[in-house]
Amino acid sequence: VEFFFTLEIPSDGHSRKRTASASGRHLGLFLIVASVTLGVGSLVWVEDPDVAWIDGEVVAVNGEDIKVVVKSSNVYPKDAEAPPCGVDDMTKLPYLHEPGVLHNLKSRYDINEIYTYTGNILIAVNPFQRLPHLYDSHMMAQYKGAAFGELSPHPFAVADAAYRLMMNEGISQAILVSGESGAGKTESTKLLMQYLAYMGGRSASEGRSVQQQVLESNPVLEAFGNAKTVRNNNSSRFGKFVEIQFDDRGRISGAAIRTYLLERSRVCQVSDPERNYHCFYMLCAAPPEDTHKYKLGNPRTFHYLNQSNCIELDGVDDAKEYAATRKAMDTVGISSEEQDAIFRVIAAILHLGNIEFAKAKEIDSSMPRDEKSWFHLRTAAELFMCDAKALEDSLCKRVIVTRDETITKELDPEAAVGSRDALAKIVYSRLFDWLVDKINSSIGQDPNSKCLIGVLDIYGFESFKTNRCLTEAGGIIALLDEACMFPRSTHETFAQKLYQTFKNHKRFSKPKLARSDFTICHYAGDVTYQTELFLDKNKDYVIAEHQALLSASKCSFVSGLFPVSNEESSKQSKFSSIGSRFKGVMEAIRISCAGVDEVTVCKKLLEKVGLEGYQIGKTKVFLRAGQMAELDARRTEVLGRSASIIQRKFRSHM
Ligand code: AOV
Ligand code: MG
Repeated sequence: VEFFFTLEIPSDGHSRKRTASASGRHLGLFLIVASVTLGVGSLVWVEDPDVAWIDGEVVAVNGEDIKVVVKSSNVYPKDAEAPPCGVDDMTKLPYLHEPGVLHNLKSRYDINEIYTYTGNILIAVNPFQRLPHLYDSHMMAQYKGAAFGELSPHPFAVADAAYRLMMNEGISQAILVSGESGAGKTESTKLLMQYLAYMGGRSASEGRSVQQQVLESNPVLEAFGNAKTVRNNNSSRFGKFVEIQFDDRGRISGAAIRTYLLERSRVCQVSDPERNYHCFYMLCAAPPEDTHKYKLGNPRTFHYLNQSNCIELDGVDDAKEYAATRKAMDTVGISSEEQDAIFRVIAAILHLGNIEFAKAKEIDSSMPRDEKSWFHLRTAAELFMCDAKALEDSLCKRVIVTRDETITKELDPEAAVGSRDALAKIVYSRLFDWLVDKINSSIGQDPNSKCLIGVLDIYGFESFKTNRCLTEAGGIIALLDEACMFPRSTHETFAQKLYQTFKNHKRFSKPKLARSDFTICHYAGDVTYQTELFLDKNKDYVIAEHQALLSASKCSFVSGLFPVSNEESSKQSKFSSIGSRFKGVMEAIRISCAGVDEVTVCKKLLEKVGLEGYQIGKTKVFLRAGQMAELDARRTEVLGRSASIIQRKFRSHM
């Protein structure tokens, strides 16, 4: 197959055009084709704002003007010989450009082939329907030990390759699962874990609790950390890194789960058509003996749930989910007393949210508004097993300690609502952290394990009109932390500081008419952020009154969530920003998708590897036969080495 590329190669500071010809099937295609010479009769893909890419054929060429069936500015050559069912590895495509890739994925999707390779990367297209035959034990047996690429693309093949590399070469492995919200990351992560449990599981007689506990940790974490969003009925609202440890014989010997950045604001703020965390609805649908105990009823009567009209989910029975969650909690080693305390705290949070405030006698002070609010306050106190008056004070008052005296400041009704919501958020996030710690301690760590496989499941990219919490560049996080430390900072002063600091940064810009917004050119596209809630969302400290209230709870579970630390250490740990904790996660992602100057990177890479006789064009690298395989082999070698360095670093930071 002969085809032609027009390449622009800079020389002596001037551009000149050169036309190169090559046999397409032998090219190592690194970058996307940008400009192409087309003739009458060429088949093309034409960009269309509605359906992305339309099939076209060139009918006339007049200089730079190409006449095709549909007129458009972006035209790409179409592979005339593409098989109707697509190819299982994108590197087999003669043209590696967006319409070609999308068309290939669609051709495969149409015949229920949802997985496709691009080299050793697996691309999954969400089927939105159960395909049980694809993941049964028969399938797992097939992938066991099969060479990568020999069978149809599948997450089991990825997990098997990781497992075998770990066993054969003694190198720990990491699998990164990335994609948009609702794309299927968490489901894919579970399939990877299912396969690793299958490979590393013990026989029934040896006891199978470790792998079962690893798998059952998913429903527990999902009940408390997942919620329905616009994009996904079961959206993970936290990031998760699961590390599965193996012994010398390749058996699972322990596991560690680390979670990042649970979205706390959802506990008290839900917008239509989303939901709060699943556990709240499950508990409202629990058997009557439980709902009576916790004084719960219709979820529509609770402020933290009824801000959205969405209460039930199609195809989900919250009562059944409640029973399943309880069962999974049993498996991961959470005792029935602990389970009772956990759901008591969840119920207390719902009652807390129903306390409304009115102005009290003194100026700028507040008190529960009516008998209904008093009822919910008393019930919340009962469930937290703390003093009702102390709860009221912690919501409506602040104690300010100066050098000479202690002053009690009253909060107005609006500030009391803020205080109430802050209490709900901190309790919920402490509860979530407790669950993660508990799961980790009951599964147990293997101190002697030399090899592990890590799986990172992030929460997906969402692009909305308002983006209030994604903190990207390290520099922005540092400035945000700084702003949060200064009491007088406002979002405007923070925005000014950003404009000043990043005015010459190529990925940073200020929208023309905005006073406190900024735009970042991310790898996945431009996103404009509103700084209004940045400062509030980033602050993550416990209000002293809340700490005092709950550490005095008569319930050891509740007081255990708020351990009293000695004064010195509490001063130091008082400010720990959310943004700074996100940097763990960001580095891993940056490594995988750094959008840098491709030409320079390609040149450096090829020089370093020592290849000869290649040509670098404007948008492509032309390699000689066999050089692609050489590069692939080097990549595998280098990635293996860096994975073990990352693992070592991870361990030394723990
Ligand atoms: P996500 O993890 O990528 O979103 P999920 O893994 O939760 O997305 O997938 C969303 C939904 O798509 C699931 O609840 C399933 O209904 C369906 N789904 C995904 N993969 C499959 C599959 N292989 N087979 C059948 N159904 C599937 V987020 O967590 O929102 O970023 O924060
Ligand atoms: Mg997810």
